[in-house]
Amino acid sequence: MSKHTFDCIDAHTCGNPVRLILTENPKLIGKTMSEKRLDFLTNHDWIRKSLMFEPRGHDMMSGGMIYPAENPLNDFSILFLETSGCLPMCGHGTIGIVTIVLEEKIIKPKVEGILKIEVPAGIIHVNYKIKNEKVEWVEIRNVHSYLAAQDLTIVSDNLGEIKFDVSYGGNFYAIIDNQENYAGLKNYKAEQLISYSREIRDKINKKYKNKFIHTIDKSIRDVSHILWTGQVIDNDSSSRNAVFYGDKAIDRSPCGTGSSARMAQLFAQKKLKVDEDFIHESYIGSKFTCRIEKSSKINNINGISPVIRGWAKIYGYNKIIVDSSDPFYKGFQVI
Ligand code: PYC
Repeated sequence: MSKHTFDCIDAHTCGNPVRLILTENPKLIGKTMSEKRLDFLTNHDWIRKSLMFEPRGHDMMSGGMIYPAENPLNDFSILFLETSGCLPMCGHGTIGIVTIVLEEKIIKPKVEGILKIEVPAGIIHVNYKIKNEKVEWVEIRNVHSYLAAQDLTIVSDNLGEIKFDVSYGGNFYAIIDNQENYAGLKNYKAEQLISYSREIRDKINKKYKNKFIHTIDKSIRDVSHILWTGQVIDNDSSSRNAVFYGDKAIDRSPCGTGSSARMAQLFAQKKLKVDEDFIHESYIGSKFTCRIEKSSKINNINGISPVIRGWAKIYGYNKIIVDSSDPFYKGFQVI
């Protein structure tokens, strides 16, 4: 029998949860965060399940652990933990974790106002603003993002034939724009999008097996997220989305990697320019202010350097006990 006590700080980024786990971080094997992510998934995944799934978490729960940076020039590194697994990159998670580590003085930046963070998908550069000891905003320069494929199709049991593009923003997204069989976000309830998404994602990954593999890191593969687009709630916004992840989640934030993938798609289709503001609205109407800093190229793949700005709020200190005598110590999910 074993008992573990995890000290956590809970926050939300524009409505989506971020749980930073501060104690009992397992020692991870690997030289990069990508290798460490795989080691965690192979040897320590019970921690994620215990702290993300019910009864200690819930369908949308998301968070991470921080580790020292491998390169001493960087500030720290993040392992993302979610109900969906350990994401290569998570934008709302980064904004939340940066807010927590700065407000709680857990990390002292090497250079005030700037952080360089190692994540499994690469190295991200962060700026932030603090006023009266509170972080007002966090801005991420995300990893190289690119449109991977367009005009693909799948036949959904619920909606019929659906056309979509696949774009990478730290995770691979299938982006579904308004079309004959999908009338846009405002016409669907979250529970409908969730059940459609699960089926569509399965079918995409069967039909397009081995098509979506990251050019540098082969452990990043397959469509993990579905981004549904729709009309904005606030006329000052540029676009609205509902991002499906895991098995039952719709992101309450506008989704950092989703916004990066969306901007890469729009840029490739000449619908968004470098430096143009892109205000992305979430399903609940919260917003990220985004833009393309510049076009970029990696391994001959044209894409963009996306910038995402958002905010987060801490709402609690949480000491969570996981005792192996509890039949649900590894958590559960009701689908
Ligand atoms: O903000 O990148 C993001 C994200 C991914 C899944 C949920 N949020």
